[in-house]
Amino acid sequence: MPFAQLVIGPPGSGKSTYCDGMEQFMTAIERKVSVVNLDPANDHTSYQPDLDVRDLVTIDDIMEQESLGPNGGILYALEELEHNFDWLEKGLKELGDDYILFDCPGQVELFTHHSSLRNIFFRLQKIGYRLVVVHLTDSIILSRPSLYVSSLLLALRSMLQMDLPHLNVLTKIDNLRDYGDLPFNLDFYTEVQDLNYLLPHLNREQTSGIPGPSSALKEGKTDTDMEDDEEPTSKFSALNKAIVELVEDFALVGFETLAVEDKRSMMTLLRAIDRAGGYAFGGVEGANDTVWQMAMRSEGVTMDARDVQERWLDRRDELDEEERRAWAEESKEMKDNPQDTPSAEPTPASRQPAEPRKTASSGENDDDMEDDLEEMRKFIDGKAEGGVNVVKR
Ligand SMILES: Nc1nc2c(ncn2[C@@H]2O[C@H](COP(=O)(O)OP(=O)(O)OP(=O)(O)O)[C@@H](O)[C@H]2O)c(=O)[nH]1
Ligand SMILES: [Mg+2]
Repeated sequence: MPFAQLVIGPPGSGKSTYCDGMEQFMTAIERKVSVVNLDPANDHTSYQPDLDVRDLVTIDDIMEQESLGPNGGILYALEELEHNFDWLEKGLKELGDDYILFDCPGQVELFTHHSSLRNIFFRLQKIGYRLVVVHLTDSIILSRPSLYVSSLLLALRSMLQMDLPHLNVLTKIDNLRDYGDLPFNLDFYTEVQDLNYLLPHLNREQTSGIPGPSSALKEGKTDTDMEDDEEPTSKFSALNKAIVELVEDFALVGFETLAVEDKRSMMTLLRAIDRAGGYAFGGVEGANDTVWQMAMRSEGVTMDARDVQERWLDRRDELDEEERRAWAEESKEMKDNPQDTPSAEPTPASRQPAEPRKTASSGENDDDMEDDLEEMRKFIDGKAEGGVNVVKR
């Protein structure tokens, strides 16, 4: 019963970077993993795919042979893949029970109404894969209410279309600080509740003529000041209201967050994916679980939206500095006491007490998590030359 993630999302949302980072992360926690590229236009992947749709079909050939543009070419290529599913099945057989990350193309039609990708996913399910759709969205959408609302609709539509366990993820959350003063805290956007509060901001954006929250500052007022002032109206007010009510009525959309280079963020996300796909209740490794697989299943590793906001917005400089210092001290300690360097295979006996890090919700769970992270960090550092880096391109 192999497990797999279907990584979808609009162009540039970070799918390929995520597959690269997640492959490295899973390798570090000793989970056997392979990446399958399903994007026929993925010319420059930073990872080495274990199976590549471009061996079956390339976008250039299709565009030339069928006289299609790039978008039509991708849809055609996916239909081609659907009709040659045997090719995919044969390639996957060679990957055995590996956990598979499918890097999908970014054309939104593919996960809103075109049926090929969905049919491919269903056939994967039929041949025994336990699937989770991981829908990535660039967190830049938080910078404008209209972008946020359209992303909610897109997320909802693809959840309904794919009809599989599904997680929506706001990527590049380390950029949070660049979006200016957002009218709400991060948890407002991730939890997707009380969207009515968003309506004045949406109406204001539409009436100002200048898109974006900065338009509210035109008359020297902050967004929050204006909330108490006259209610802005737009000719789209009724439509806006109907849309947010629709999203709320379905009550399906919520977001996880991700900064791909941050291991704590990766670990938190992987735990959520494991719960959604059933991996948390028993993976293919069975009784031979390592301490890493156990750590991934333990309840200790969480990072809610308030922690994320603190890490990447409220106390970013301070926590960056703290992290740098901890790492520098750790490497110095390892240099001074080489006999303490952990072996590549971590064991519970090699656990060292970790320095507790200050977070909004420090407590027992945080300590456990710090222990796990500490262990993971040492394990990663103890790996062959250069270690394993979860990197963005
Ligand atoms: N700051 C930051 N940048 C990121 C992160 N993840 C991805 N990126 C950047 O986002 C850009 C797009 O990433 P890709 O992985 O190519 O996105 P994609 O979804 O595969 O794009 P397409 O295949 O064209 O649809 C790259 O420049 C990445 O370096 C992240 O967590 N933080
Ligand atoms: Mg890509």
